[in-house]
Amino acid sequence: MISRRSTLKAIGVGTLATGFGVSLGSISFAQSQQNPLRIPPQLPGTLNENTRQFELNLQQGTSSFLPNLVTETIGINGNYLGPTLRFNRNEEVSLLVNNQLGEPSTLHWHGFHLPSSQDGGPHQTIETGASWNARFSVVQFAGTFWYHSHMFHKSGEQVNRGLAGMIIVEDDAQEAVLPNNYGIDDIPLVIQDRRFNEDGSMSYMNRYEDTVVGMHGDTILVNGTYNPLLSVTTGLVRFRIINGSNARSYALAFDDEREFLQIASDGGLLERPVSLGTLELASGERAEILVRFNPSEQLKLVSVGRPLSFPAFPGGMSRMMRSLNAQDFDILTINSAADLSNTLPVPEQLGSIYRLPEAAATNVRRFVLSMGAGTRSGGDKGPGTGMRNGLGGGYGGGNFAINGRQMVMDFINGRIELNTTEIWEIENTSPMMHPFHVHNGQFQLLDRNGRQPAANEMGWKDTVKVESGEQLRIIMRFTDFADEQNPYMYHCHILEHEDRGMMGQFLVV
Ligand SMILES: [Cu+2]
Repeated sequence: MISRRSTLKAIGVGTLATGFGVSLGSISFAQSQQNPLRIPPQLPGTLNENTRQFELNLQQGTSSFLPNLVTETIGINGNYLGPTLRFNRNEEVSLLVNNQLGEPSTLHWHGFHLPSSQDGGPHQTIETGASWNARFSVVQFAGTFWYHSHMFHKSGEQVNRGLAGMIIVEDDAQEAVLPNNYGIDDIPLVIQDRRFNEDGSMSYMNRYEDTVVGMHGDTILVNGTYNPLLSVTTGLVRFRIINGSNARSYALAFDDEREFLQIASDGGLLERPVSLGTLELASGERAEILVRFNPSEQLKLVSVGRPLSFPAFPGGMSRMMRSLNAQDFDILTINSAADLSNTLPVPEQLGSIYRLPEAAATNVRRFVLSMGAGTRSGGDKGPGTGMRNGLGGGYGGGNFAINGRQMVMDFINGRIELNTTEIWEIENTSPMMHPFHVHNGQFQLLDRNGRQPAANEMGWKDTVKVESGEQLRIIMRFTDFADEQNPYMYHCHILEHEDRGMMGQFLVV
């Protein structure tokens, strides 16, 4: 729970006295003490006949992120975040989720192609003290996925407090040639930014800016580790990276500017490794990278600040957007051992990706992402706006919308015929980037502003950055799971935007 006293204190100092990007109201901690990177435990489940069974408890706890301070958190089978679940391709999984949080929640399997009733979206609410059993077949390609709260109006807060974890889907044939020794040369990285009060409690959504651009913290946690240090012992290391932040996007790079290879995007392996110096990852997106190390090195994975210079929006908003990604962050310090083992060769070809042909599409839909200037009260005006800060006043700008509409639980925005292929045109008319996420599986990006996407965006995706002013087209097949009752979601993966209505729902029929 957020301490009310510190929250009020933070508001008093933070929003009135300072401009955006100044972090009064939270506190700067000495960077000196490094902590071993926490590796989330793996949960392989129990194989019972052909079904792999998992039991997940959503629970309250406390965590020690910062020196000498204790933070109230929530987690899955633990105090903060959850275990890394391991699924095999083509097996059945059964996930029993017990809600011991003391408040309603959901658990969404992000990136999975599964029946909408098993998706863990806003309609699969698990009431306080209740359990929910999700069952589905793992028909994904191997890759890095995740699970997190999708409770309507509460996703941001619950994920911020810790309700998220990684899922690894394995496929023996694909894995044989890549580093896959979990925690040794196959390293999970769940990157999150958080803001803390002086008493160690988490601060959430107590600045005006948060209600506009989403919750941006000033302190990085990786797998729940503050100021993390990783020691590597192999010459080639695979990192599975989830941007598990509520809103912040990163431009990941190494401080010595070394190049690395991206091998997978959201939905699995790329066709070939793509050499990069910087990897942009928006909230909800994943990437797997391979990095080469020499003996006895010390380097840092960082996020490089990218101040924007576009002019076209009214004063305050423009200033806010310009400074949004301006800050540099240290993400992870890495030391390599004096003797490095197992330097695997990197395969030139990782697989082949069937490109969905545009000609197969039988329908085109258009989605316009918009947000208001943020000065109007969301308050009680009409459907979909209903979230309030609770600390005085409605959320400003209760008008995060897709095609001018905000998410309403009992309104279905579209019906899609089973076994059809559709092209979705997505346009962002707002002054900031939104990561657009579609449930029910993986799509392909056709183009950005009419141009072919970068090589590392040519693989399977479920979340895609849509920059301000941009138009892009994605193509997706809707197979297997017709359901007249239960919709799938599409939404902005800035969780505060999603919670405030930048979401819609479709049926596959
Ligand atoms: Cu958004």
